[in-house]
Parts: sequence; C-alpha cells; structure tokens
Amino acid sequence: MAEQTTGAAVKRPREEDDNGGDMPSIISGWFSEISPMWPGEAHSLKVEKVLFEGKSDYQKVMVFQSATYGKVLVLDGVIQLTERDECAYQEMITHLPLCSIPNPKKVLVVGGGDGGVLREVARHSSVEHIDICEIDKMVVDVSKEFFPGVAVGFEDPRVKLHIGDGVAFLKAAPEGSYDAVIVDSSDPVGPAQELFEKPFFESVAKALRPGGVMCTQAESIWLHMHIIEDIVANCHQVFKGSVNYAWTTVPTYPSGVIGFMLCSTEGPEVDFKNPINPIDENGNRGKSIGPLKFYNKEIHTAAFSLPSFAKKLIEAKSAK
Ligand code: JA2
Repeated sequence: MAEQTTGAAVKRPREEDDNGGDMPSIISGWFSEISPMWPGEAHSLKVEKVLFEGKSDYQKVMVFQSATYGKVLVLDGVIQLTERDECAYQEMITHLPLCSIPNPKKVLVVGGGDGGVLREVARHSSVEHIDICEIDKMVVDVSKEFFPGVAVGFEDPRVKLHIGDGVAFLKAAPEGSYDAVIVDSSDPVGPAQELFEKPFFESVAKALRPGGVMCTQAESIWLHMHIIEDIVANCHQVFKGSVNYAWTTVPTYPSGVIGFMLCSTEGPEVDFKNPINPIDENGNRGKSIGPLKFYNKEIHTAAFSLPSFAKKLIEAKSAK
C-alpha cells in the first residue's frame, strides 16, 4: 500500500511510525486516526487523558479517555472500540449469525480479544461452549483493566480462551465441529491480514458443521469496496450455502460504517435476511449484562439492504 507523503524532511523507519505514516496520533489534545487505508481523511476525537500506552509482540496498544465517546482502544493508531458505540459492532457481528440458525451450541471467536463478542454470544442460552482465539494477550489484559463492561464476556463459564494464531487454530480444529465462527478482526493491514484471505476461509468452512455459519468483519462500502469484492468472490468459491453482505453504523470507525460477510456451508439452508432464532430484548441474560442496546429483528433484516452502487458490485461478484 502506498505511503502518504507529508513533505516531512526526515521519514522515520516503519516500526517507529504510529500507523505506517509520518504523523503522531495525538496533536494538540486531539487523536486523529491517520492511515494509508483511508488516505486523505482522518476522524478525530478530543483526548482527555492517555490511560495506557504499550507495545506488544504484534502491535502498539493505546487506551485514552475521550471527551465524548468514553474510553477508546487503539491498535497501531486505528480505533478498535469506544465505550459509547461498541454495542453497534459487537451486537451486530454476533446476533446476525447466531439469530439466523436454530440452537447454536458451539461457537468460535477469532480475534475479539476485548471480549465484547463473547459477552454477546453468552446471551444465547442454547450455547454450550465458546472458544476464543486471540493472538495478542496484551489486548485481553488491557481490555480487562480498562473496559470491564466489554471484557465481562470472559467471565462466562462457557468461554475458553486460547492465546495464539487464529489461522493455525482453525487449521487444527476438528472438522464440522462449530455451529458458528465469528471473525472479529482488525483491518487487513497488520496481524489480521491472513484473516481476509481464501485459505483462511477454507479452514473456517471445514471447521463448520453442514449449514454452519461464519460472520466476519468486512470493512466499509465507502472505503474498501475492492476488499469487499475480493471477499465476496472468495466466499462464493468456498461457501456452498448462502453468502451475504450486511452493514451497520459505527460512528468511530472510518467512514462511520462497517460491514460483515455472512456465509453458510452446504447443508440445512440459512436465510440470513430473515432471522429464525429470536433473542429477547433483555438479551436472555439481561440481569447480568444489561439489555441489548442496538440489535433488534428489524435492524437485522435492514442490515442486508445495500446502496445501489454496493449492491451492483457485490451482485457482479456473486454471479461468477
Ligand atoms: N476491534 C477489536 C478487534 C479485535 C480485537 C480487539 C478489538 C475489532 N476487532 C473491530 C475493528 C474494526 C476496525 C475498523 N477500522
């Protein structure tokens, strides 16, 4: 990917950069999300206080208190979640797949080291076992310390945490063993790159039971239509059931929206647009983790309605 040129006289080496660019993330008390993945634009949040800065084996980790979105988790200069809008992402990436199949029992989360997807999976009382494979232990530790309302997901007794590479975990997973695999990854530049590639989707399909479902973070229709088109084309080759793109609004993600690729394997048919496994408004475990804030059955169906430009490009990739 092309580096942005800023005219700065001295260019620091890549590992010294905040996010592959020349700019520090925080200037005059404002965090700006600058990246070659969204050239020419940067969303900014006013910083009250930096709470944590560290470097793991995989990435730079930062937490700050923002003026208007609560605490913010940043990896390699890119916003991963804020306390205020995380519900829109976590609830949709989880309930779009799990409300589309009857009786999900065994679920795998790849990435998602903040624990928010676990919190949402745990609302489903049919679920008996939840594996999570996160590559970066620092993300888990930082989330437990600074985002207790999100990391609460780790406290569910059905959860088993594996620290390691999701690609290797799936390769080693027994065939046909999961009802659902949720890929809660960061962007494809950095440690999550392989999670957007065809061999990874092949391992996911193998690990799913017939009629099992995958839901994966699939970027923004405004910024990454080319990535989405590749994902759609690959998924059509790999998944022999349904393949659908859905999206939601997350104000602190680039362009304010983010999408999901939903796929099912050959077997009992899955109609993603018409959920058959309702989750009650109190989230089935409402007392311990509070009610759902974002997801409902109307927004589930609406999430699959696409603007014409995106619909056209996605349909073109689906026809091949
Ligand atoms: N946020 C995460 C994660 C995995 C671990 C911890 C936090 C996300 N995946 C979603 C990120 C979307 C990025 C949009 N630029």
